[in-house]
Amino acid sequence: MDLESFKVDEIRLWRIKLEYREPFRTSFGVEKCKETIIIGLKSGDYYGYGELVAIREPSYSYETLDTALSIFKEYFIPLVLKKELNPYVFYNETSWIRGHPMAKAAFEMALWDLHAKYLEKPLYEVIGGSRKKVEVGVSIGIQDSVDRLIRRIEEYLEEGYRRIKIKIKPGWDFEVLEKVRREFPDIPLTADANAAYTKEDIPRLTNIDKYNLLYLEQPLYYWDIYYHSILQRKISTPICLDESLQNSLVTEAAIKMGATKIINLKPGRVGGIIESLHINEIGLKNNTPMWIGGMLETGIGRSFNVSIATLDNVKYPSDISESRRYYMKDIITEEWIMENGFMEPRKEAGIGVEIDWRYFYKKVLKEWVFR
Ligand code: OSB
Ligand code: MG
Repeated sequence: MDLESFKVDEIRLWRIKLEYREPFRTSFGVEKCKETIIIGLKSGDYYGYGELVAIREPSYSYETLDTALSIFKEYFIPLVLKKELNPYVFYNETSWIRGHPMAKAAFEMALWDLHAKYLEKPLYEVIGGSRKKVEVGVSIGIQDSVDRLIRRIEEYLEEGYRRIKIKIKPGWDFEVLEKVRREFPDIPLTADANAAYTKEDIPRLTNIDKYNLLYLEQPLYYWDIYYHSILQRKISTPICLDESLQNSLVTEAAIKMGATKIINLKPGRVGGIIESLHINEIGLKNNTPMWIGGMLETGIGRSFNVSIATLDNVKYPSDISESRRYYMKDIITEEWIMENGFMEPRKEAGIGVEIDWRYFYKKVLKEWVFR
């Protein structure tokens, strides 16, 4: 890989808050607004951007907006500001910091954007992506009624999404799947429990094979790789881990233990693009395909997901929906749209999207400038 170093001469952090078009409900809670931190790095005439996937509460992960902010201020800004570096230098120099993969990913990804802009190449090309367009599906939160869920599914299929994922939890699972399958016998369907079950549920969870799912996403607790491997031996539906896979080492271990047959890769969850590239290789070597998961990102974070979804081990539709599925208006000038259930990475350098600054600044809660 062509890796020159560059000097970052200014760093900005923006804490922003955007309303979702509608609340998103999972087994671990409801999200009504996207509150996140956008990172802006300036190097000469080039600007790179990154987005944090951590949320306010330590629910999906232990990381939060404030833990990330603290890591940024105390460690990453002194490391990056005025220094000659590139994404690999950042990766190596932060390897001693345990955990905080979401904080690392946000900064590392901004450095990748800057790096690709220096090379004047689209990011997906720089990271070795082999696809010109990526197949996408939609993740539908828990609804007030099954009828509402069925209407939702209908709408999204109409729009062209190529896979439907529904959220499940105890009390909103088999009956719902039964009705959804009755309505839509053949659609590519998956279910995501966000770790809502325990090993005591394993006998019940074997019923999952009735519904012909592409895979069952993260049924058990995020540390519980062992019991996922036990469950996998009892069901034919492949398990696809999400929360459990916090980096490439854990991903390899989970595969070797038979705890996951498919990988949900969220670059923001595993520490960034370098870890994502390792996971791509591990998946290829172990015959374990993947797809790219989402964290309801704005147009900035979404751009990275689209670029990474061009990697060759991506074999299933990714959770990358159009901007308008989440937001009344996205913070980028040209929103993410799909055609026929496919999205195309931008041809411009880096992530290839521009921030709509006028709108963006209306959503800024706080700005920090370091120079
Ligand atoms: O488990 O994949 C998940 C959103 C927030 C937190 C966790 C998850 C999700 C989604 C939405 O399922 C994916 C998306 O469309 O961005
Ligand atoms: Mg998930």
